[in-house]
Amino acid sequence: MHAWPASEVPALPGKGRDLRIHDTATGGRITLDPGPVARIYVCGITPYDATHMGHAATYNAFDLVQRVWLDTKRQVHYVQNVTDVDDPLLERAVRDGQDWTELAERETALFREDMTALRMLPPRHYIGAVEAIPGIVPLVERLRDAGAAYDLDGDIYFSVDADPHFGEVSGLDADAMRLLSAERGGDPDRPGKKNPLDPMLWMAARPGEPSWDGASLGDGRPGWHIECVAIALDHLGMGFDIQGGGSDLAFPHHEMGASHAQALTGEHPFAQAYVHAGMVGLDGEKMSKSRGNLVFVSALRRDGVDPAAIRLALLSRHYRSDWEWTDQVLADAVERLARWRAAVSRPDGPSADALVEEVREALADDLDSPAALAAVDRWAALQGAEGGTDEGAPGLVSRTVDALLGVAL
Ligand code: 5CA
Ligand code: ZN
Repeated sequence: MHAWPASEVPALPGKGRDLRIHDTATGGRITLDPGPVARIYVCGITPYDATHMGHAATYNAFDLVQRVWLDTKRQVHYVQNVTDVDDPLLERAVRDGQDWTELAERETALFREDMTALRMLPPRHYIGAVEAIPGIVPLVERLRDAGAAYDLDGDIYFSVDADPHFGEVSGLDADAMRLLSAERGGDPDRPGKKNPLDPMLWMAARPGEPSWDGASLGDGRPGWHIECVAIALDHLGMGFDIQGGGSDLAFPHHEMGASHAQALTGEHPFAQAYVHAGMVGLDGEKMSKSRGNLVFVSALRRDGVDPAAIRLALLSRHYRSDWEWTDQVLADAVERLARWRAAVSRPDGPSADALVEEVREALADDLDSPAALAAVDRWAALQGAEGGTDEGAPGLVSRTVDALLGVAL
């Protein structure tokens, strides 16, 4: 699939800082050491509805990761998937009497537009589940041949007991895993499974549902976790730097993905860090397509909201916290954007050399975007109160905000 166009990232004077980030697996902050090419995989959308503020907040967090790395003069290999065949997508298509491929294409196109408007840097590889199927089939065959997968009435399941590291990503106990598995696409109560937590790798063709030639697996379609593993291994390989997504993906999705990959390769770990963004809610509940309590990026854009203000609203909350979207969050961002634009619209101002370092330090410190915004607020307040004589300063502030926060002033 094609991704979306990249906005240019201005180069800043001096050198960026190495990223220290919270890793779900160790439960603490780690300093990543990516080498000249940093590798990140971020789980993409299931395209059956438009991009809501929760999605946007999660992609904003990983866009900041890219920007911190680019500022250290590294290259970034960023891979994202599109789950363009899965139960929720097929169910929505049936409910609305539309073709599932058209639904997926339309919502993916809208997602690209939203990401472009928000100035999220595109992935280098943007891969759909359907196009990944030829790579998925041999992985499932290998797992089965190695005894890490088994057949149950034509469906193929992964045996979580095949990976000695199973459980280390989320750190949950068996009861919690079982509950979450039932809630998030698993089938712990299906009779005949070796372990109730075992997830499906390949689902045998069901009447009325799309299916593909699975060679020795028979006709069917891939399970959810193996999709991301196949794409990540193909484009990044084992041991890449960050596996990212919202906190609802820590278990089962990222736990299972890590185990699939570790059982396939015999290597550990799948990713150096598992990074999870908090959940954005509305009216006291997690914003989700299935609940329908959504604020869409595209609807705000249609209402004439400046995408830069939407982006500032996302940046005003720390990526790891759970928070509520309200009209006030957006109103504050609109006001901040106007203040910043006024501050950089003068030819000179107070020196911004320290500001560049403050924003760098804030973001390198577990993507502390609220601290970065506070630093820019302080410079803008000084500009408003006293001004300054540094001719390059407003331009440097603009470039800093653009390069590190993705906001065009
Ligand atoms: N296609 C899979 C990942 S392979 C998927 O989870 N798709 S999704 O459309 O449901 O979600 C896309 C991304 O947005 C995921 O990283 C998910 O964790 C994140 N996300 C979903 N809802 C929210 C929310 N309310 N707040 C923050 N992030 C969210
Ligand atoms: Zn995924």
